[in-house]
Amino acid sequence: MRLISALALCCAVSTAAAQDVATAERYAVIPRPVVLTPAAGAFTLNATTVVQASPAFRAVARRFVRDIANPTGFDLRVTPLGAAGGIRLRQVPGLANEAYQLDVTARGIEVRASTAAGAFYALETVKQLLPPAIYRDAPLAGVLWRVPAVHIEDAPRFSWRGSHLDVARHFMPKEYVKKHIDLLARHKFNRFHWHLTEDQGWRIAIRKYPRLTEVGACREQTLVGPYVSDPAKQVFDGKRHCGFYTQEDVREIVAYAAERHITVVPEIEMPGHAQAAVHAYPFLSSLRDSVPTPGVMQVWGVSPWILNPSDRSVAFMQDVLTEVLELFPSPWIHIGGDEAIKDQWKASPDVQARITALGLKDEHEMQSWFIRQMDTFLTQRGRRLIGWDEILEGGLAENATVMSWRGMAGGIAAAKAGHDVVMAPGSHTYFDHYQSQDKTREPLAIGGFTNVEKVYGFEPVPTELTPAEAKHILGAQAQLWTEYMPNPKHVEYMAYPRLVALTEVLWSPASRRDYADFLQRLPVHLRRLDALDVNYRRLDEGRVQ
Ligand code: TNX
Repeated sequence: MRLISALALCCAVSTAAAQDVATAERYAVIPRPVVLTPAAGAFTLNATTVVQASPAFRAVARRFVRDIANPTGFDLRVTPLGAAGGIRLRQVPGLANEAYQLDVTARGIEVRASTAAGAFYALETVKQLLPPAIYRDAPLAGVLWRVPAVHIEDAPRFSWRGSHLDVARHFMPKEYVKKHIDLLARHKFNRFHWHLTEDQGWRIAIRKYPRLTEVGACREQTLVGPYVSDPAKQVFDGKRHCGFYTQEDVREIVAYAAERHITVVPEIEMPGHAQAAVHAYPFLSSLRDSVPTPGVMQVWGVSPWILNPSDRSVAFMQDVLTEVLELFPSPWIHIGGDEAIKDQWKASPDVQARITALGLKDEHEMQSWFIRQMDTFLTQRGRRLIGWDEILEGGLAENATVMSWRGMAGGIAAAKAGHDVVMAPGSHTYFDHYQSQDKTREPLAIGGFTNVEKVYGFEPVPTELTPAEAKHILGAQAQLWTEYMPNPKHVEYMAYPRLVALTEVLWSPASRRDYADFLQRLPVHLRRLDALDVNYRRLDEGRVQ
């Protein structure tokens, strides 16, 4: 008798568990929605399905139709709102920006949102409810395009959900930048931070200063293997590495991102990480004219070459920003500010005289003065300066937003001082770190260890903040520094599936975050990444990490 009831219990439990798994697979939506209530039945999409849309959602409807045309072979009609049935995108007042509601029944799919972004995210969710083959580029015969019945209410937790990409250490072709953006949108990210200038290469054409790309976009060769500081031990590949985006390319990419509800935040590094710029325009150097400029940097690590803080340099960088503002509608413009080694400023009589003349205390205040010139310039033009947390040193510019990379401390200080913050701590969001503790199993990386589980456990709002201060945490983003990522396939290997974990951190309510549940949905999601031809890192599946 006892045995029988124990058996019954065991099997009831495992049946329930099996059902949970089946439900998780059937509704494998990532990031996990705020409310998801499964229902019986399904809607099946076919060649005659009509997509009805409010005027404000027409463009979103057409994008969806184009997006699913190849895998399904359907060319769905988009019409104004009419009778029930098919797919209906209805604009309603009262829902938050980016929020949506979705009802799927056997009769049709009903989407409600107040913004086009909300409608767009609803349709991204619909694609995730369809078979993973919906993400293929080529048609697949014999698939039933079924969407399981469901009620969903959804809205993001954070307004800044981003990924950065360093295209300066290794240039990434325009087509890949687009693919990166497209994948971000499919994961409901809404910020692409484009790291465009570095010691190792300047990658955006500036009309007024053509030498920035004529000279600054090429390095003669690149260090091979891990960074070693001793020049005698450095080995080089002997190959020129070049690449930049024309202003036409930039416009194309910004428009491509906007169609996907992604803001492109450009980064122009100053006053450090500027060796390529100094080499292209030697008057930017902090050393006297008699000291030759260094060439475009060929190794990794931090360069000592730093812009001199003269009026001429300030005007030069503001000219650069003028063209950047024409190209990028982003409310935020990133001016870098990190890792600006002050040795050349300390050694330069001109810079020392400048510090004295401006009544500044030291080199940190000098940097802060420099950044303030950019803050005023951007603020006057209706934009907001954003910079790495070093911009806190020597006094934070009045309107600055801080990107906290050296842990969370910079972000906490900035939020307490009333500034907006984007969290980007090395510990959880540096996707140039190893994905395994056994480094022999992984391609060469910069160091560290950040696996999917660690990313999933990241909490962007530090407990040190009061609720009012916590409102300044706009969100967080991943960093893809490419010293050790020579090509797009390698970037994908480092980015995925860690970005999949990060989107759930940034979109879903903290109370809905559940790693075990995520792991049930993830395998289905990896099939989507297969269909999208993403070179993601395979899961460890029981092996030592
Ligand atoms: C620090 S994060 C940097 C980058 C490097 C990165 C490598 C930051 C603002 N600066 O220049 O690529 O570390 O992890």
